[in-house]
Amino acid sequence: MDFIKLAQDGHIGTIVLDNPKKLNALSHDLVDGIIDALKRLEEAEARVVILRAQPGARVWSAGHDVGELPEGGRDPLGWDDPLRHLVRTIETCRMPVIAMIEGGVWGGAVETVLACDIVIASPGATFAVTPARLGVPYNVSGMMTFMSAASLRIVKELAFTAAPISAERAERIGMINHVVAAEQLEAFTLGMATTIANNAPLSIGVMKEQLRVLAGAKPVSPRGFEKVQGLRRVVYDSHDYHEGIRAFKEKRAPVFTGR
Ligand code: LCV
Repeated sequence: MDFIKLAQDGHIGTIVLDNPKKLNALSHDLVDGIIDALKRLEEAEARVVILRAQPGARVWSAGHDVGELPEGGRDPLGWDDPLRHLVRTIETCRMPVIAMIEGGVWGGAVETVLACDIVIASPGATFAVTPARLGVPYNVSGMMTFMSAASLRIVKELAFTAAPISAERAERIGMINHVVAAEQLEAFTLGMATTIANNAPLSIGVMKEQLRVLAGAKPVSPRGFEKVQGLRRVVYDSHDYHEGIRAFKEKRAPVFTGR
């Protein structure tokens, strides 16, 4: 398990993102580490998991590892992309996952956090939905993750501006559960985890799956799905997508032309 630390105390598991050199970018290796840790905790009968970055992190996660994105001609967020595996694993694992946030959360890491069951952040935390910043066509289930966490108008603002929003604003609009002073964040999160761990795990596990199935029950016709998928191809085959990825790698501002 590269780039993460795993600990368990009784029925409470903790997974720490620990690749500060790459700002905990969600690389294939780091994602595999989180998925492996969740599976180990499930087998070790953990009843709740805290997912966090290293203490005092300035960046919780910089999002998808841009270096691992294709430069065009291929769906950058297809079914088998590591980020998609991570979101599905968090959503389907039996234990509630509490995202404890310090620092900035970017791009696919925002979806990862919102796929968690409960989100508790310190006042300095921020959340930025970044596909428009890179020219990326976000994928359908990912957009549904955002739509389950905030109103359509808020999702549009986050997606179209790609600008970070504060933890306070995220809490005010109901996108996250709590904002807690940095010095109390760990104790508050552990307190909630302990309460959950002392409740009935079967009841909680079934309610988590019920809520996942019911929240995901959105009627999209096959034709509607094909249309959305087809539109995404227009984006990832575009000059702008290639330009967004190249500009990031060349550390310069992208010049989008709408082609
Ligand atoms: C690889 C990185 C990254 C990174 N990947 O430090 O949602 S979608 O559709 O957009 C999806 C595809 C997705 O999640 O895309 C990624 C979205 N993420 C972002 O847009 C955030 C990109 N990162 C930044 O804006 C900055 O790094 C922040 C503001 C997070 C931190 O800025 P700071 O000045 O503190 P640097 O930018 O200097 O980054 C330190 C090193 O980490 C690399 C970056 O290239 C640099 O590498 P070098 O030391 O080799 O120069 N890095 C940062 N983010 N997502 N690598």
